[in-house]
Amino acid sequence: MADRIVRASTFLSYVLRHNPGALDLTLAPGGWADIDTLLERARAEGRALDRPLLNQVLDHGDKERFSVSADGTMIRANYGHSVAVALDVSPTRPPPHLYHGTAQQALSAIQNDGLRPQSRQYVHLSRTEDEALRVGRRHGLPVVLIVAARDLHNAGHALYRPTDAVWLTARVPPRFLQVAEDA
Ligand code: HQG
Repeated sequence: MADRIVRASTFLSYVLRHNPGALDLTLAPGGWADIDTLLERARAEGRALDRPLLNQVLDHGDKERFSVSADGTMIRANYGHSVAVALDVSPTRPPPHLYHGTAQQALSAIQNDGLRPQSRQYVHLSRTEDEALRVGRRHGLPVVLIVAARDLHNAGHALYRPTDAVWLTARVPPRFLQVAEDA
C-alpha cells in the first residue's frame, strides 16, 4: 500500500480511536465524526488529507478499520478505541474459539490476571490464529492464546463483533485461555 495511504490511515486511527481533541472534534455516540469537518481541520493542521485519499484508505485497508455512515457524511473507527465511546453494536454469540496474539513477555501476567484492555476500551480478539500471530508480532516474540469464546459468552460475558475479523470483550479471565503450542 502506498505510504501516503498508510500515513492517512494511521492519522485517522489516531484521531478517531485516541485523540479526537487533536482536531477539536467531539465524537458522537457510536464514535462518529463529521467527515467534512475532520478533513477541513486536518488540512488546517497541514495534513494532505482530502476525500479522494480518504476513499483510498477505505478501499485499500487490509482490515475494516473504519465505517462511513449510510449517508456518507460521518466516519468512525470500528475498534481500537482508548477514548470512551458507546459502540452501537449488539453483543453477538461467538464461535467456540477465538484467538489473541500477544508477546511472550506478557504471558505470565496474562496467565495470572487474564486479558485486560490495557490502554484500550476493550480486549481485542482475532477470528483466526494467523491474524492473532500478526497482532502478537507487533509486540515482540509472538504467542497465540486460544480463547474459549463460546464458554466465555455462556458464562455471561458480552462479546461484540465490530468487523468480520475483530471481536471485542471487556476482559477474559485466565480459565478461558490456553496457549496454542504450535503457533
Ligand atoms: C496485552 C491492531 C499484561 C495484550 C491489532 C496486548 C488489533 C496484557 C497488549 C488491535 C494483559 C495491549 C488491538 C495483562 C492483555 N497483563 N499484558 N493482564 N492483558 N495484555 O495494542 O490486542 O492494525 O492495546 O496481550 O491488529 O495487541 O491498529 O492490543 O499485547 O486488532 O487496526 O497488552 O489493534 O489493529 O496491546 O491490538 P494493544 P492488541 P490495527
